[in-house]
Amino acid sequence: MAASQALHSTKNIRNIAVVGHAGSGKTTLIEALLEKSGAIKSAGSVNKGTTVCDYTDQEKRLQHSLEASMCHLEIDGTFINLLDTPGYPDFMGRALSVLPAVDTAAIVINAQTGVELVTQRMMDFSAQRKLCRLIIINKIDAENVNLEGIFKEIRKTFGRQCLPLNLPAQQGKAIADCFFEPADETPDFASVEAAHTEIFDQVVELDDELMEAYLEQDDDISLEQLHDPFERALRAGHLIPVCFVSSETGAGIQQLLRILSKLMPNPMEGNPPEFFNDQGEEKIVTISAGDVDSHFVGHVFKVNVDPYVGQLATFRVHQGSVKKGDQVFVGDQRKTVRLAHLYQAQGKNLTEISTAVSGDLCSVSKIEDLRFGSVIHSSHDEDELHMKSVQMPAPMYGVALELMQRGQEKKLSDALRKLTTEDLSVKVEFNAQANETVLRGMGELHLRMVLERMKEEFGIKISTHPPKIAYLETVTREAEGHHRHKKQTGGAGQFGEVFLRIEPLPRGSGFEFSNKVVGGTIPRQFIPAVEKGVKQVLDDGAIAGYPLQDVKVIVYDGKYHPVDSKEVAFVAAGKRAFSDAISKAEPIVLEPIAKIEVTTPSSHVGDITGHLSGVRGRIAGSVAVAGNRVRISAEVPLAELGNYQTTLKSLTAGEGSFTMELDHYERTPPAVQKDLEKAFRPAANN
Ligand SMILES: Nc1nc2c(ncn2[C@@H]2O[C@H](COP(=O)(O)OP(=O)(O)OP(=O)(O)O)[C@@H](O)[C@H]2O)c(=O)[nH]1
Ligand SMILES: [Mg+2]
Repeated sequence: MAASQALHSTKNIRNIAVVGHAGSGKTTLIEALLEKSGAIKSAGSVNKGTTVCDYTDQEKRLQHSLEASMCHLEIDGTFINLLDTPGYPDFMGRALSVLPAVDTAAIVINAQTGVELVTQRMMDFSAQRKLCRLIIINKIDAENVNLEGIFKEIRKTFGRQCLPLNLPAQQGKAIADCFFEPADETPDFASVEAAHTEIFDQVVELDDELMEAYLEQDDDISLEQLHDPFERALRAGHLIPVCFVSSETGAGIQQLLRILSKLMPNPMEGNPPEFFNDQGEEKIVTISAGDVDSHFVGHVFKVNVDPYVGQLATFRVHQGSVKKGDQVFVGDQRKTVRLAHLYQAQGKNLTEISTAVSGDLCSVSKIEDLRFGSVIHSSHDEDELHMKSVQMPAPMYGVALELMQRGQEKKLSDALRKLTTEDLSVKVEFNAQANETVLRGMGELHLRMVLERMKEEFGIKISTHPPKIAYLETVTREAEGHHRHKKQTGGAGQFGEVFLRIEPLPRGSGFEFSNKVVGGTIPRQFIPAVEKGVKQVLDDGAIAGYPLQDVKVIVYDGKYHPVDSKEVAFVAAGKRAFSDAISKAEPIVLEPIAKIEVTTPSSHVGDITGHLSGVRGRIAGSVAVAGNRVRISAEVPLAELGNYQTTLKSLTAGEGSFTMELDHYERTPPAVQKDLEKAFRPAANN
């Protein structure tokens, strides 16, 4: 450990998330980088289950990464942390959750397939988080690849700021350097000289002084002079460098190490992470990675649970430094926790370290209070500090769970709690209406993996069935509602009268309540009762029994009685007045719409599109992909996709595969809404 501890000054660290679509070769690429730098003796293989990063049993069996994993290497005095992430759309949550830990996102593109769904998403998400981006085109050795075509596609999709640092040569067997020491070699397309000029032009454009020097000296600008403007261009999104590699043959790997260590930002460069020091996300606090003497601040970006070993939380040091044995605070908790051990991970292997400085990524075990996003720190000044949250796609694909063995309820809830701590895109819901526990995730494969772990790691046997569809209700226009609640039962009576107005809100806004009563026609102390009545309707829905949302309620008038007005009376009046308004506001039922991508041998395209159109699906497009296959994308109501796994199997003789995620809500067609209303009424009557 001595060598890497000595390297540990913040400016020598690079933190890089390796992201991109499934099968683009991220895990293999990392293996090649580790080997080339000497961090491992020889490169393992995904297909044999021998890589550093795909180390869980599930990953080895599936030959795909399922979790984010960490490793590191040293090259020319630089310490590089690499975060391998899964590329399957189902596991995107795992990839997104590590973005707060890095300054650079390296987006790997498969030369055989080009820009894919997750390529797009990761380019967008990393831009949103203002990360520096590097595009790596992998598999340049593969047969029948059109590298020029892919490069053009990248520039067309992501912009002209995507410029090559090198180009493929010798039919993908090598690369020609266009940046560091321009190669005297003819690349497979374009020209080294032109690429060199283009990228220099782009970099100096942001620096007037350098631009002048550049124009005068022409090419004699040193790499040292270029580092800062290069980094500034990355930070501003003014430059997205592109490089070519083959993780299989090793072409371009040495140069990629140089690119990562010499050109990518250290933790003090790049755009500083956005922290906030209040409840919301308004006041940005600057955290200075370079200030080693300030308080320690760390942010947890990864949590793993193991039924035997316990919990392992991994954090990035964003400010100051931390030592083994330090007492630290977690968020706004008063008491401290002791960091008994600090670890550095190389895949599944943990090595104990004594100190971590700003920019380091390290793990601690058995501190149950740590969650994803927890801030750990050494001063109460930082109690409220939190980081800009990662926008996770909503986990909308669900299965209802049924225990196959009695008496395992406690075990099940424990396991669910642990698994949801690990993966932010797994959620558990209890649907009281249907008496169902529903597990939600990004797709079928995602949930299958979670259920498999439930069985293998926690010993819980579960059967599943499709859950009731999570319809929603909303209103489409403004309306007024009124109710006078009056009851005389022998002694004291009940009296309350409410006038209110409702307005539809944009989709996804939820619910707003506003009190515009003047002159005390409803005394202030009864307003919460009116809101309570309104909320009872929200939960139960108004027309088909589903939660009502995206509505604003404005209470503006009413009447009370000095003796008979009580809370119950205003709850009842609020509820009825709201129902009255809804009935006049053209209420509708919304249904969840899924985005689905089906990959199939081209001979079955007609069967697939025919079926999808028959179940109210809209075909968005189709593209030819490798192996004489076609990828069809469509939007389909979730209610129609109950058993798509089986349907697809029979339509394609087991050759098709699909991914799906819930995308948005849409109004149900009138016929469907009628059926839902009909199904609701008998229940409502008893
Ligand atoms: N020909 C060729 N094959 C490669 C190259 N890199 C990776 N592969 C193969 O591509 C397949 C997928 O590689 P992985 O490293 O698992 O891809 P990944 O991006 O980590 O995939 P996920 O973990 O599912 O996101 C494996 O069979 C690799 O052997 C390459 O440079 N050339
Ligand atoms: Mg992988």
